[in-house]
Formats: sequence, structure tokens, C-alpha cells
Amino acid sequence: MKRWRGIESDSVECSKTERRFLERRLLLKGALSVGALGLLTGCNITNQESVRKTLWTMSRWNDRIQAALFDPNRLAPTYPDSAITRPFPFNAFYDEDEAPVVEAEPYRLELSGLIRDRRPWSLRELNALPQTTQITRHVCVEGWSAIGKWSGVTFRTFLERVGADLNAKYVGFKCADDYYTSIDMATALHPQTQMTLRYDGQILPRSYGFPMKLRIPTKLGFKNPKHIMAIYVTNMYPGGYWEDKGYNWFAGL
Ligand SMILES: Nc1nc2c(c(=O)[nH]1)N[C@H]1C(S)=C(S)[C@@H](COP(=O)(O)O)O[C@H]1N2
Ligand SMILES: [Mo]
Repeated sequence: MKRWRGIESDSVECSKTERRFLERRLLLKGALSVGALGLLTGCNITNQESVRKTLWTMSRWNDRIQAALFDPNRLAPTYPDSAITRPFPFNAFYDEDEAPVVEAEPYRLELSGLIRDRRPWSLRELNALPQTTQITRHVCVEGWSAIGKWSGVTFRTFLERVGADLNAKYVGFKCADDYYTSIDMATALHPQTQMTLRYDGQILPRSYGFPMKLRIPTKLGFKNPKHIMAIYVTNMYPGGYWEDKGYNWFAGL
């Protein structure tokens, strides 16, 4: 309990409503286990900055535990064509008509960081790589899920092809909107992690991430970046759009 003294010493009681709100937020964001939450229910915590720091540290620790538990060979369930959700829901931090417009030409996927061959890739070159298809379930933290059919290049194939350092810790993504996210290398190399170029047999529609998105059926929806413009490999924690606002970074299913 010693570690908590710093927080308790300069804090005051909070109201039942505040406590409920905090507990809900923490559970929603998966930042805390129920056991750890118990430590907070006395709620001597209104020193926002130290609470924020403590939760951040715990969340990063939680990420490491989740990463250690991740089984690189366990496959997400797949479904028949008949199970596909139609129409497939759109989601972003803006309305559908505001989705970015990216032109197929002169699109070039940029590569940087711990990658041997960092030359940019055109859509035509990406389409020339071996393609795979998956019908899997997309799960959004906002409380919906849907089954979709995505085709593209197995991400591992691409990473090997460009000579990415497969021992590096993270792969980061920058999108055509202000979105960005990052994943652990084990997930990047998972056999179902896909650089997606097609949705349901069509060229990936604008709403669903044209010209290219990452489909990761082992992670929550917000870890599936759409409209990817740049990919980098790094050992420095890159964070993400929602992750930097407090969502759990690993966000595995
Ligand atoms: N570039 C970008 N990628 C994004 C998002 C976004 O706002 N911008 N939202 C994420 C979230 S929260 C979800 S649930 C899925 C939604 O993908 P969909 O529109 O194909 O259903 O995209 C993810 N990837
Ligand atoms: Mo989401």
C-alpha cells in the first residue's frame, strides 16, 4: 500500500457520483483490473495529476501483461459469407461525408524507421503482392460489432519484403485524417493481420479506408487504422489517437 501514500496525502474525499464516473471510465478503458479498482473505491483521489500519472503507469503495465499473454498462433474466428453484416457500419471521429479523399495516383505509401528498403509503394505494387481474404468480426469499443470481408496482403509478408526489423517493438501508422495508432510487433506478424486493399470484393471504399487500411481481427476497432499514408517501425512507444486520450494501448480481443 506504500505506493499509494503519495496520492492519499494531498487528496480529499470525492462524491459518490464522481466515484461512479471514475470507476466506469476506468473499467470502460480497461485501464484497471477490478482488483486494482478496489484500491480506489475509498476514492481519496482528487489530485488529478498524480492519479493520471499512476493510471498511466498502470495502463502501460497492463499493456505489457496483455502482450505477454498474447498467443501469436491463436486465430480469431472466421465466418461464412452469409454472416457478413450488410451494410457494414462506418465509424471515425467525424461523420462519413468528411472521410478523407485520397487519390489512387499519386498515392505512395511511405516507410520509415527500422526498415531496410524504405522506398515508397504505389497501389499497383501493393496489389501485385500475394492477396488473402478473411471474413472476421470487427469489434468497436463503442459497443457494436460487425462481420466483414477484407482482402489484401498479409502484413508479415510485406514487413519481410521491405526488410523491417522484426525484433523491433512497435509498428506505427499515420493516416490521411489526423488519425494515428501503433501496434506491437507480435500482432503485426500475426497471420491474420492484413494490409487491406479490398472490402467485400470491391476496391476498398473511401469510407472504409481507401486506399489502404490495416485489418487486425485480434484487436479492437480503433487499432485498425484506415487511410494509411505512412508506416514506421520503432522501439520508441508511439501511442495513438485514442490511446493518447486514455484508451488502453494493447486493446486485444
Ligand atoms: N484513419 C482512421 N482510422 C480509423 C478511425 C478513424 O477515425 N480514422 N476510427 C477507428 C475506429 S474507432 C473504428 S471502430 C474503425 C471503423 O472502421 P469502419 O468505418 O470500416 O467500420 O476504424 C478505426 N480506424
Ligand atoms: Mo471503434
